[in-house]
Amino acid sequence: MEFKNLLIESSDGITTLTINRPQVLNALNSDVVRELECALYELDLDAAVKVVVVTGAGEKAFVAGADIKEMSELTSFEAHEFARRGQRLMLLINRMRKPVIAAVNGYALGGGLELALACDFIYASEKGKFGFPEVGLGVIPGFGGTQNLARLIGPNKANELVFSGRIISAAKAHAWGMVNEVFAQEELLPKALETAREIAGKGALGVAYAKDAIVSGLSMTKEDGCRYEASLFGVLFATGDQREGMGAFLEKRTAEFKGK
Ligand code: DAK
Repeated sequence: MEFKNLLIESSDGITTLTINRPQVLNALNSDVVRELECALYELDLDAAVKVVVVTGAGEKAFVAGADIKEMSELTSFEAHEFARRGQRLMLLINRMRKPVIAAVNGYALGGGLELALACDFIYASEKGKFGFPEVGLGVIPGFGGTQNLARLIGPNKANELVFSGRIISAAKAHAWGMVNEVFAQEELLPKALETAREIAGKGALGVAYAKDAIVSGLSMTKEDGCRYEASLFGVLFATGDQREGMGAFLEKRTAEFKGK
């Protein structure tokens, strides 16, 4: 499929997906949301892809939110469709077998922050800026942002950020536990790719099941989550990756995982 708003580059099992509308700070309109959904769906099915890194084109923004111009003209029906599509995209990222890393290179506001929060973790550059300006527009975050943020950093900090609409620095987002690490702008992508390569070298099934255990476990009691974890652990013993991983350790060689 041809994408008008995305740049997709793949090498050695890592795909970098760049949202490419720098003239409007990579704002998410319905075309971008639809393209992201199609691209990520395809990447999840592609056995050659082990990890996805999502970033924004240009020096200024990851994604400065949903496209306010397009949103302001939506009918109620279209707004509902837009919301459903956006929520489906965030759930898809959550449910993908492949890890998705957000590399936040500038503004991550509103729907842009929701996109970053839906990813498995966030790396930021020193230029990263984070916020939910929605209350200033008379709405609230609608792509799962309130839920993901409160679960990630706790309700008190989430309340302050969402109620004030304030924009915070990458350093503060890091201190609050929203961002795993902060790098110089030029180091952000190389560092994200370095981590992606490290993950890609591991057993893809192990990584996929670990993601499933963590994501699914968050909506379970701890006891149910542990039971689910045990069942995934057991299933992995029916795979070649488990035999290869443990065999390689015992034979003192590097494992060559096949993802099956
Ligand atoms: N949408 C459309 N265009 C945008 C944009 C956006 N979110 N953000 C920036 N742009 C455009 C600007 O209009 C400008 O275009 P021109 O005027 O050059 O044509 C260009 O990008 C450059 O922006 P600025 O000139 O404003 O650049 P500055 O450096 O001066 O300011 C800024 C950067 C990020 C502080 C400023 O651009 C800004 O405040 N942008 C808006 C940020 C924002 O409010 N974002 C949140 C949008 S609300 C829902 C689900 C989700 C959502 C809502 C509902 N449902 C389920 C129903 C999500 C809502 C949002 O994301």
